[in-house]
Amino acid sequence: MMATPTSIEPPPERRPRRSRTRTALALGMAGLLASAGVTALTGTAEAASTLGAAAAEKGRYFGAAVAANHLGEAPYASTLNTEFNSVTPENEMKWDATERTRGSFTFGSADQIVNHAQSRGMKVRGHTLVWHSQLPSWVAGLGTADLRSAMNNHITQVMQRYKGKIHSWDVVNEAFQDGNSGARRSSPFQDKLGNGFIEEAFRTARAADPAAKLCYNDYNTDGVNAKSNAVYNLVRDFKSRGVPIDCVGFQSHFNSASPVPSDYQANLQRFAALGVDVQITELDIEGSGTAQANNYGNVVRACLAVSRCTGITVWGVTDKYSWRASGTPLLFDGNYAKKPAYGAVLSALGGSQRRLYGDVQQGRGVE
Ligand code: G2I
Repeated sequence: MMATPTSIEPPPERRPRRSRTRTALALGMAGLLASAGVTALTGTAEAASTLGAAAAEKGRYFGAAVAANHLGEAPYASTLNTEFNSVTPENEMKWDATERTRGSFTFGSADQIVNHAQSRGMKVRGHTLVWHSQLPSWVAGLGTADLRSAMNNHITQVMQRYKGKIHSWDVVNEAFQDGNSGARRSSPFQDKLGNGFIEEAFRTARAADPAAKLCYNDYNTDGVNAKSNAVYNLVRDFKSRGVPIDCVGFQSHFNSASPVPSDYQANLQRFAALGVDVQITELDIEGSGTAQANNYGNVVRACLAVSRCTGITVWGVTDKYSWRASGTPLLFDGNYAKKPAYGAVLSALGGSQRRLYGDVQQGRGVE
């Protein structure tokens, strides 16, 4: 009777020999590396195993929008602290959080996030100073002269509070209309101060914290279209006249109705060619599995292909607290498990979830 393949065992005497051979090979390899000047398989030779570390190796930051009221949730904080090296307060620096009443500033929640980040060596993006939304009703009630001074005072007070602690500020957010008009969006600032309000906001911001990078930030500007053309023309005009602007933020909220555009990289590149940095500021992509992972990978590769694309921020840590949670648009699921999209991002950044030989030697195990 023939033995089935599964019943075939190597003769007992061969098993230890194979094991000795493997050990000898490993030792031989170590000797070879040592003689070539490679003293260890750990350290810099090891692929980064977190988003922040992998991005840092590419000269970029990798951040997340953070809500102060979740920082006390242990897995939220540990995921944030382990994986990300930049944070953006999701709501805590907005006008309705920082100056709900005219002239009375409240920074408790924003301070909480900034302190959390600073004590862990993370960067902070400031979001946002002048925006039509989350704007207390008193602002819309002001006359032109009062509104001008309230806008400039708001920028100055908030920026001075965090002077030296914010690497980039979204000075003006979402000032253009959707659709094909390329026109400005109606807002108290636009309607009362006119087209010049953006320039005025940026000049005030430069004076308040000269070291911070000053960004214009918007959505639906991720590909070449009428809205992004309007922003492009604004930035080109500012650069030609010496109006201070350092960066453009591309929010990059994607779903099936608003997919990652095929000219995403080309669009980032044309802005960079104007002499500003570009940043992916609010990335989230609805979906799941491989399709979502591929989209995330493509976005990361586009940023890495543009030398002035200085960093990526995803708009939240976990699907559980996403502003559109039902679309599961983030890198960690509701239980903080890494999704396929996480793996795609890490590998696009050149990192690896698999720990290498050096980790095994140091007893850290292989995931
Ligand atoms: O809408 C997505 C983003 C688009 N670009 C600018 C971002 O600032 C914006 O963020 C979202 C936040 O993720 C939401 O969390 O902005 C929303 C408001 O426009 C935020 O939602 C608000 C709710 O509308 C409020 O009811 C709630 O009190 O969040 C507040 C704080 O939880």
